[in-house]
Amino acid sequence: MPISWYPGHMHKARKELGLLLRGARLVIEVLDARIPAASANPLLASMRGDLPLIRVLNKSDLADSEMTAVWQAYFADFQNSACLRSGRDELLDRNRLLKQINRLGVPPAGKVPQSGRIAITGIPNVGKSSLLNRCIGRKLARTGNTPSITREQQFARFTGEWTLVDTPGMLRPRLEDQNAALLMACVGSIGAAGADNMEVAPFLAEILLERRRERLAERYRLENIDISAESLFDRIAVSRGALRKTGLADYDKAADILLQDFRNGRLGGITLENPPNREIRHS
Ligand SMILES: Nc1nc2c(ncn2[C@@H]2O[C@H](COP(=O)(O)OP(=O)(O)OP(=O)(O)O)[C@@H](O)[C@H]2O)c(=O)[nH]1
Ligand SMILES: [Mg+2]
Repeated sequence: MPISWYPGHMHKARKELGLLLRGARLVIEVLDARIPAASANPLLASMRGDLPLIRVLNKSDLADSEMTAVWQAYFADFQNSACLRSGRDELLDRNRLLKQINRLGVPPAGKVPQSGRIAITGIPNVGKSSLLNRCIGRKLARTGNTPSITREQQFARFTGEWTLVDTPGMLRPRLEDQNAALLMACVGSIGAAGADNMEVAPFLAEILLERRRERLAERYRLENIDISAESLFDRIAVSRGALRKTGLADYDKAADILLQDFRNGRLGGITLENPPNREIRHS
C-alpha cells in the first residue's frame, strides 16, 4: 500500500501559507535532522520564491552529530539561505535566531504591520511550535509528539520589528517519492492514519541494521549480529516479551517497540539519510 496522507486541514494550511508568504520577509523551514532531505517540502521550495530561508536541522539530539555537521555543510552552499542546528543539547533560541537574521541581512520591518513576518514552516511534528514557544519565551502554541497538532497559524510578537508565525505541518498532496514518505513515517511525521507500522518498521530495520547493527545487538540482546530484518523482529519480541498467547512473536508489538525506541532516541543518535554524493557511514 503506497503511503498517502493529505487530510483536508492540510489543503487549508497550504492555501493559508500561500497568503502568509505573500506578506512575509523570511521563511524558517524546520527539518528533522535525522532525515534532512526527506523532511524538506518541495512544495515550500516553489511557494517561497525569493524569500530568504533559514533551515533548522531540528531534533539534532536524536541524529548522528557528525552527520548533522555534514548536512549543515551541504546546505551552506545554497544561496539566500542559512542552516542552523537545534536539539535538546544545542537549542536554537531567541538570541541565536536574531543573530542569524542579522547575518542574512534581511531588512527589518518598516512601519507596515505585515512587513516583519517570519513564517515557521515544515512537515508535521518536526518541532515548529516548540521553536516558536522557545523564541518568545512562553508556551503560546500547543505542542505534542503526534503529527498535525497545530491546525491554525499563530502569530506571536518576537521583537519590536519581527513577528513569528507558527504554521500547521504540511505535506505534499501526493507523495511521489515513497522512500521519502517511509522516512517521514519512521520519524513520526506521518502518523498511523497514513502509514502502516508493519511496512514502516521493516524499512527502518533495514537502515538500522546497515548503520547501527551493534547498537541493535546491544539493546535487543542479539546473539548473532548477522541477523536479517525479519529475524530481528523475532528477537525483539522475545527480548521484550512481545509474545502472543500461543508463544509466537507479536509482530505488531515488536514493530511498535522498534519504532518507539528509534523515535525516542533509545538506539542512540542516528541519521537515516546522507546528502547526495556522500557515502553511507557505517558505525
Ligand atoms: N528530542 C527532541 N524533541 C523535540 C525537539 N523539538 C521538539 N521536540 C518534540 O517534538 C514533538 C513535536 O513538537 P511540535 O513543536 O509540536 O512540532 P510541530 O512541528 O509544531 O508539529 P505539528 O504542529 O504537528 O506540525 C514534541 O513532543 C516536542 O517536545 C528537539 O529538538 N529534540
Ligand atoms: Mg505545531
